[in-house]
Amino acid sequence: MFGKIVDIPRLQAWYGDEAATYAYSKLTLQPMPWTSGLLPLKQQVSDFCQSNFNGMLANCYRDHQDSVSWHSDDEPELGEQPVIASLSFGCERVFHLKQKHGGEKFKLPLQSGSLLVMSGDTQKNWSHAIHKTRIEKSMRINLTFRNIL
Ligand SMILES: O=C(O)CCC(=O)C(=O)O
Ligand SMILES: [Mn+2]
Repeated sequence: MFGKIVDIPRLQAWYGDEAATYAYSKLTLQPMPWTSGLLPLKQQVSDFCQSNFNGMLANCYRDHQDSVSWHSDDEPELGEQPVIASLSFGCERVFHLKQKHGGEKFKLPLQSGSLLVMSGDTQKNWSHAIHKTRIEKSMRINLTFRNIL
């Protein structure tokens, strides 16, 4: 961050088209090129969502102590109503959603192979998080496809 190394409680990598520079949570991420394994996944997820994804943030939760804190994917370069498609592999973790203005909360267990699609005003009205757990968990990989405008 701003030339400094900052610890986050998970591993992260940004893949995408050359132009897809992403300023995420105070980090500026230059994309790594799509791999031959990722391209068919991007194609299938893009077809399913009828979206033209040009980037993908990969998260690796090494164990139950890794997490992502409450946030919305509402960076300006994602546009007003971003479609974000999230593929999960490995250990099941619970995806928490809470309304920004209002008391509603949801929990969604994300199983290996599941696809979660967020669209419309989801980022405007809701925050999401993956919490640390006391129960031991093995590794989970999450691929979130996004379109950088
Ligand atoms: O791991 C997940 O399911 C969520 C990841 C996430 O919210 C993000 O990368 O912005
Ligand atoms: Mn997110």
